[in-house]
Amino acid sequence: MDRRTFIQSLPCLGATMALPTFAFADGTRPKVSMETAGQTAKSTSMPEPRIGVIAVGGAGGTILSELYGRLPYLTHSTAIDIDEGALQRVAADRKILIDDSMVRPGDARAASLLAKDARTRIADAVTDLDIAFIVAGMGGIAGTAISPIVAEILRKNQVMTVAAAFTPVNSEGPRRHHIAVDGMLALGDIANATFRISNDVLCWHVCQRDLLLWASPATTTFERLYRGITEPIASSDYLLRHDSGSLRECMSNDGSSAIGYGCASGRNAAEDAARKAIAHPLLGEDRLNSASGVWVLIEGAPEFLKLRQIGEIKDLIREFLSVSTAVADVVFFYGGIRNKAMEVDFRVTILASGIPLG
Ligand SMILES: Nc1nc2c(ncn2[C@@H]2O[C@H](COP(=O)(O)OP(=O)(O)OP(=O)(O)O)[C@@H](O)[C@H]2O)c(=O)[nH]1
Ligand SMILES: [Mg+2]
Repeated sequence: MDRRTFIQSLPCLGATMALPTFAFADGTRPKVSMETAGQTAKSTSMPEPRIGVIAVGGAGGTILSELYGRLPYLTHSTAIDIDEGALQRVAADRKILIDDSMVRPGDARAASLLAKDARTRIADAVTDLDIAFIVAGMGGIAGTAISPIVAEILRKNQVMTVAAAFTPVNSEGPRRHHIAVDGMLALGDIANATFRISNDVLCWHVCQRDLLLWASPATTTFERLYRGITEPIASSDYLLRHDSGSLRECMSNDGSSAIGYGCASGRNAAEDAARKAIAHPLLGEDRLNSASGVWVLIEGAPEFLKLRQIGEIKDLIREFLSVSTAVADVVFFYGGIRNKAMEVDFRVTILASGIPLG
């Protein structure tokens, strides 16, 4: 499905091409056991991680194209599809066309077998990475069938893999939804973390907010996920820097993962941004307090972001983790970065992993 067709199919959007972002919130409470702050001094000795984005199918290709040239620390991007026309339109460093001559509409298994034949080409394109992001829409053939195979190849090569799986809107029907669920389960078994990102939630709750923001919520969400993970690992400006070992420790392939993000300016901006991230419709208190790993990126304008604000935001988020009695040891990483180009005073991104599948 191309972006125009997809957007036109959304009940809440009509034919609008521009989809904005963001959230809102409130809440509080406690229980955490393992909390790890990174190094307080900037580390210059860490090797630069090799980071890749692999977009599979139509939705993945659209999101990658929108972000092409805008993702910091990216070593290279790869687009994979069975649709030659769609692949030609994608902006990516590398492209892999999987032969679809045997694929019938709706036959995800055939695509999966074909992709197995193309394993060598996929492996050649992606196994030089340390951290890989797979981005795909679930419910069609390409994204659903090929993403788990890509994840399997990455896993075999010990590449830390984070998947962003976009789920169909209700109006696309139950069949597509069931295919999507199977695809996410397959992906979830293999990738280090699989973020389930509901197109329904993006449509109904996110794009109805802040109409001044002229960006697709799916693209914005993937960008937040990408930056949320890469800034703490790759930026030399990050206060309390982490490494990919910390990420592996935090991201669990048990259950699913969820992202929340929020921004704010003015009085109480740090707290407001954190509360918006916690209550983001893709995250929410329930998911946050059942997560076994939580990873937080705090971005602030240089004049506002101090270690004190980082500490306050960390304490606020920690109160929510303590609510759960089910999770004995929450692995919690947090840190901040000063960003001169911020259009707001604070932005908080929360990645919660190991959420039991409900
Ligand atoms: N957020 C967002 N979701 C999309 C977009 N396009 C498609 N999707 C979602 O992703 C699901 C899969 O669609 P595609 O990615 O087009 O499918 P595909 O993986 O290319 O599969 P086939 O075309 O059947 O081979 C759809 O059911 C939609 O819910 C998009 O531009 N943005
Ligand atoms: Mg397609």
